[in-house]
Amino acid sequence: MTQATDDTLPAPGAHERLAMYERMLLIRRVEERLGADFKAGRLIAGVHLYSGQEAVGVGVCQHLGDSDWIASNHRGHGHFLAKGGDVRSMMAEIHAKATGVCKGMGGTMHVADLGRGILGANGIVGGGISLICGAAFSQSLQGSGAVSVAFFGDGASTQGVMSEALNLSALWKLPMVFVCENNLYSEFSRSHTVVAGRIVDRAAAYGVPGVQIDGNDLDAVWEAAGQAVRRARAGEGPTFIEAFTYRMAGHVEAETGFLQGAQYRSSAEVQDWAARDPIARAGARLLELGQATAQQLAAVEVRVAAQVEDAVQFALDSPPPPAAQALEFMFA
Ligand SMILES: Cc1ncc(C[n+]2csc(CCOP(=O)(O)OP(=O)(O)O)c2C)c(N)n1
Ligand SMILES: [Mg+2]
Repeated sequence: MTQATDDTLPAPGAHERLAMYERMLLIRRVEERLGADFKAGRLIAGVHLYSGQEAVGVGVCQHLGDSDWIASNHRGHGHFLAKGGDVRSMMAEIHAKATGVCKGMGGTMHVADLGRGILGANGIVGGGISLICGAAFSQSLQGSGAVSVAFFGDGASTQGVMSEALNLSALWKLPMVFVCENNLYSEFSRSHTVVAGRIVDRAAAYGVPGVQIDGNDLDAVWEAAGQAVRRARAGEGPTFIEAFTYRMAGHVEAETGFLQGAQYRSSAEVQDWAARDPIARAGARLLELGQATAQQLAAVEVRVAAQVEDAVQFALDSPPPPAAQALEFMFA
């Protein structure tokens, strides 16, 4: 992690920027593969893909280590990989295999790895916010210096739990960062039909500094997250980041089945956001800064493709969990 002494963070160097590019591309290619495998009937459940939002997860998690915590939402594969989760065991989990990161008992919406500070994906909209507030409280009591980050959507921001977490984290100056990924939709509803006012303004009511950023701009995310993590580590309390982004896939891969052709967003809008693709932008920036060559970017593409293929093969070759395990690992 880059250290800074003044108010502005030094821009990421070539090595760090290329690593973030590779992580973003890994997320994209994993999600594309999962989307294709779902459509081909090779997955047991619908998946909520993170494609298009990669700069947020990666730009934030680049400032975190294994001892820091993240909590995610239903769109959690990207956060899991951004935080350094293992692609093989995530893939095996999504395929419900015994080698999965949760022994194949959780699946797509519960990919978690406590050893890497990943509290997990979460099917309860807003649920991750309360978990991470608890993690931040516990780390604060222990004086560990760890930072806890909640990733959630614009839809989740309307849940009461976000206000409760803002209140407590501000009151107790918890080392926490709120990252709202505003992708303009909550399922099939446009955000402005369910969210009143500006989401970031909710933070101000609790005296929590908030910032709106272009979530498809890796540099903007990197800078905002770096400042927020630094504040949290310095004991200055929580920060709220509202990152505007867009999911390039559907809400859930199963939606083509139940929407039956109904459109809830225009193809012009989708194309407009495709032109602002965060990975293409990060690649162009690497070239523009002379921090990578086109050959290096092509080599990343090859490496990532091999990693995805290896992960899928690992998942397919793995056995399912034994039936006798069905009632184990329950919290009772
Ligand atoms: C408490 C709760 N309410 C409703 C749902 C159904 N649901 C699943 S995802 C979703 C939309 C969430 O939107 P947002 O937070 O913006 O995340 P996005 O899907 O856009 O990434 C809803 C309403 C749920 N899973 N949990
Ligand atoms: Mg949303």
